[in-house]
Amino acid sequence: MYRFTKTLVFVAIGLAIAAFAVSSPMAVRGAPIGETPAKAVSIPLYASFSAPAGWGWAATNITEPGPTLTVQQGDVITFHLFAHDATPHMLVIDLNNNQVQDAPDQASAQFSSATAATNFTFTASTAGTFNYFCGVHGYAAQHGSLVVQSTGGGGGGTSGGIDTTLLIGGVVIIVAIVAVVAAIVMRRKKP
Ligand SMILES: [Cu+2]
Repeated sequence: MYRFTKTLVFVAIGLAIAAFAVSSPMAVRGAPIGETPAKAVSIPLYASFSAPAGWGWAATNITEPGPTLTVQQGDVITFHLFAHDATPHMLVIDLNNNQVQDAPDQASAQFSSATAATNFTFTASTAGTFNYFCGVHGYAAQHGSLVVQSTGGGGGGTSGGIDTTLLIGGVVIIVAIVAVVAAIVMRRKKP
């Protein structure tokens, strides 16, 4: 009985070492150097059609074209939209870059408050440079650029790596449990 227990302990330690050896490189591979994980980004944006027309980070720096907004692919952007001239505007992300609002684009609701933010959430799933413009006053009057920098691994690359690590870890643990149970059963069968 003592020998049986000792064997079982060795088997368990061996499996634990094997599980660690397999899962550690996977965890490292899940987050390669230079890959930026997707994150939540807040961008305040002030619109105006009355002079000075355009867009700005703040009420005091509205320009036409507006500021270039740079994010990472996969970022979830929450725009906090204000109408500096207190008249209706709309933020359009021009995903097909044709300078008009149409089906591929994403757009906020109309907003007209200079003080209360209208929030609009946009997930930057595709890398590239896209126009943004006002859906009420048009591209010519109010536009700017949104730069979505590629993360190299494509959308969801990082979370895919984490998922793979969890999957491998889970499989290793299940295999280890099955192996220990099998060892117990096999030992008991012997006279
Ligand atoms: Cu406008």
